[in-house]
Amino acid sequence: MTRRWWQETTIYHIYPRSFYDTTGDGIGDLPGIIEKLPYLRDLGVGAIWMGPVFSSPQVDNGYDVSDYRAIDPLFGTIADMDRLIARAEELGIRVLLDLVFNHSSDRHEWFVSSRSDRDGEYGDYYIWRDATADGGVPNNWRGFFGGSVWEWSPEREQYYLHLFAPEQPDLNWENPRVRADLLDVANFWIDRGVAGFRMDVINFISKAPWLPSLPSLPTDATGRPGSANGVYIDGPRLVEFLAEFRAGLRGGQDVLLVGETPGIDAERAAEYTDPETGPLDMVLLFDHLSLDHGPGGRWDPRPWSRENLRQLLSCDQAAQARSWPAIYLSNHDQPRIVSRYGNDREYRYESATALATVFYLQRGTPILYQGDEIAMRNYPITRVEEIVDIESRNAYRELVEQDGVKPQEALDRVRRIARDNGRTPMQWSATPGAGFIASGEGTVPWYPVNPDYREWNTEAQNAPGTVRWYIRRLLSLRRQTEALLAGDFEVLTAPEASPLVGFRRRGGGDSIVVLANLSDDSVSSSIDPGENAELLIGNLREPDSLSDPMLRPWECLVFRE
Ligand code: ISL
Repeated sequence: MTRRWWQETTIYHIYPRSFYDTTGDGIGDLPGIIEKLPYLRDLGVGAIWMGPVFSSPQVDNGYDVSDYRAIDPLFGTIADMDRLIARAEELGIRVLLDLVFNHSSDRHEWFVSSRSDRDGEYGDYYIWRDATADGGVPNNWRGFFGGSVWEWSPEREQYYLHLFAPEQPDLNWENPRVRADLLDVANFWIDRGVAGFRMDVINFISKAPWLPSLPSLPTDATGRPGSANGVYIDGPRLVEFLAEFRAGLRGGQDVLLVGETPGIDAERAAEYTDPETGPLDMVLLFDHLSLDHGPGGRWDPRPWSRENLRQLLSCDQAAQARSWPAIYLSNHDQPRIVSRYGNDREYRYESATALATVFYLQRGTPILYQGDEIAMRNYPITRVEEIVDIESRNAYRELVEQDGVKPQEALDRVRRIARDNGRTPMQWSATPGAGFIASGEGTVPWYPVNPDYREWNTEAQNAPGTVRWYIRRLLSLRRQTEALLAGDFEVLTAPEASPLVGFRRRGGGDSIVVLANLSDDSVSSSIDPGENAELLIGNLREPDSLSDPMLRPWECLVFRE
């Protein structure tokens, strides 16, 4: 089968608000992205996915869109977007936008009209229900940001459904006019030159029409009580809706569709992305980011096990052997990976590079989150006021007010997981403010810069032995090695307690082993590379000592057998 453009490249995920501010208002912008494109080219990136930059009241940092065709003035203008797409193309970088189509903002004109006129043109654009006979909410669903998913509209005298904040009402995909309007939006951007889309919580768009209450079961994979699968996660008409969407897209099969799909497993993912019948090209799974969840879900962290990671790699890769996985370590909804699964103190370089090696050399397209190439770490949150994200603020409030958790303990639990950790301004240089704001003496960034920026910034991380240097080599190795691009994948087994994680990639007549010690202790490996083995990359190893079986803390190596 011929390879698609996205199978050979690395996608870089930009969180625009925190990338680079050229206007001096403390918020990153499109001209800032344009200015940094050469930096991304140098890193070896072939596509960027930008978080939403459309008009928005910013209740959820742009994931509440009030006009899908307009750029929010915070980020620039549509002319800036056109320039960005053109400049990126000159540098061989494709542009992917983030479509937030499960819900809009409550300020979107469709919702304003829907709320005021139930019989009007937009009356059926959202999910409205009457109150129950005793005035209660229509069902027991709980929202991702806490509380009931139902909000009463005094104007329309009905409840509307919102899986996220009340300011993010869910669109009614059962209505063919909604689907046609959303498709038009996607085609509008394709006509302007974008190469594809990341589709926000796209597996939530189809709801079982009777909206049944959920049984109270133990927490499921998404951290919600009761399983919502088949109800609003992976609902009855999901594949049909997506197939219709795909068929109506201009640009055909060359348009990349990456679905964000919380709460589904790799088997289901493989169906959505089946090369012949699947409507999507790749999906973003979450199981690897749940390895440290306790029985209470995200806000109940526990240490993670390497054995679970080995099993997960093997299941996920096997299930998606016919389709194509998206490979990522973190995003704007997660704490920083080096703080979470690595060691951001003694072994920051080693653990950041080892994790990148174990993930980005799997079969699939790496999606690198901004800042991971310089091992950015969690923000040292010490006060409640430093939690600004809507999800974390609500979680903190629920822990204290409803669950009776002491404020200090609640802060402790939330700050480790808080989405704010992954959203601090990008650290470009050692100058005050980390060079995040191009000009604007005295301006403070929308979220404080991590105080470690003097050492950890893109300029300092640009010499042998630094994370950025290593990642650039790693991505280049992947691009140039057939077995790593398209070869088979086989996990290497290890004793249950072993911190070694490894796999073999075979293809193009080549056999390559990736091996990493994901721990703070030295450990001996039983894998003998053999006499003719060749070291391709390693974060600590010298080429002439390949046969040494000892792996130092967080050491990784990749060799050709
Ligand atoms: O943050 C999470 C932890 O895994 C998830 O619960 C997250 O809310 C979910 O993955 C959906 O995320 C996406 O849609 C949200 C938005 O807040 C996120 O930023 C976005 O990535 C609603 O649009």
